[in-house]
Amino acid sequence: MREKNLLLHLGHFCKKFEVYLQLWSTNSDFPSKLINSISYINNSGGKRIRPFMVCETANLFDVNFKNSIAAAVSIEMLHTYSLIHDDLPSMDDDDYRRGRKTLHNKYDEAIAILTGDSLLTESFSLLARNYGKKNPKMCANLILHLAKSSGGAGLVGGQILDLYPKSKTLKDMSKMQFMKTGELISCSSAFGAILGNTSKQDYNNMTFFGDKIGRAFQITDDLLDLSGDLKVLGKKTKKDKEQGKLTLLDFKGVDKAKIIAQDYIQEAIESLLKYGKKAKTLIDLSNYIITRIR
Ligand code: GRG
Repeated sequence: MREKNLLLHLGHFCKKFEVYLQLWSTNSDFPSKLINSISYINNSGGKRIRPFMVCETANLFDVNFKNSIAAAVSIEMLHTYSLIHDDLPSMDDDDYRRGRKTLHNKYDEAIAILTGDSLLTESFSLLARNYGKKNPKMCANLILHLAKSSGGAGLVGGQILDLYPKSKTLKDMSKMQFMKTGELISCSSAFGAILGNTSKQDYNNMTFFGDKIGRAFQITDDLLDLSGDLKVLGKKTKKDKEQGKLTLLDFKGVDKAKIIAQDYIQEAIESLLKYGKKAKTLIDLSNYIITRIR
């Protein structure tokens, strides 16, 4: 029942969110080819977990939708760029994403690279345009946090380590996965604290919360790759085995990995308890991270 309510709430959020996503990721000055490719990926129906986390964590600190939506769109634009580039033949080489043709498959490789480039660049511009004048210090913090989470010590570095692993140890594999997946998820909840101009303690708490969610999210992703339903997932499964990629499942086995994910979610939920009723949706989202089937 709580999951049903969460999905209704998330669905309602997505409807409002997607209007802004389309509005702010395209611009009438862009060539029509670029507007078309961005619109194609925007309309492919992602889960919108990261932007939802931004708005819900911001809400904990009394920041309303109107003031958190630009930060939420910015993170989703950056996430979308990473998916487009990850799907390229030179990277993960996927033909389908979210149940539709990947961008290079629908258009061509140049369009896919450039669409990703545009989303990445404009994600930072969006933050500057929306928060720069109102609150320059907060805006700089948002930009710096997003850059750190998505650059060489975050998403991009994680992708490099995935393509060229340093070793086959659990420690290096976990580090790579956190950089590739966890950093941006953790950035989403940290954004809520930055938007709320919170105490250092609340900022650290939100980073901790996102860290645990990011780790549990990745384990669920690995489990879905192993035994998820291709049609529901909208992308190819069993890719990790096919590509000889190690995941936590190889080190711990499926049952233990599920327990580890559950423990992360428990820690994430405990970090929310001090916020009382306001954290209800985030608690439900935390549980959903490991029960999701897509
Ligand atoms: C190209 C710099 C660069 C990085 C790519 C996105 C990525 C890093 C790799 C994708 C491989 C992968 C499956 C990672 C696991 C976590 C992840 C990012 C899953 C996709 O996120 P979801 O499930 O996607 O939130 P939707 O489609 O719902 O937005």
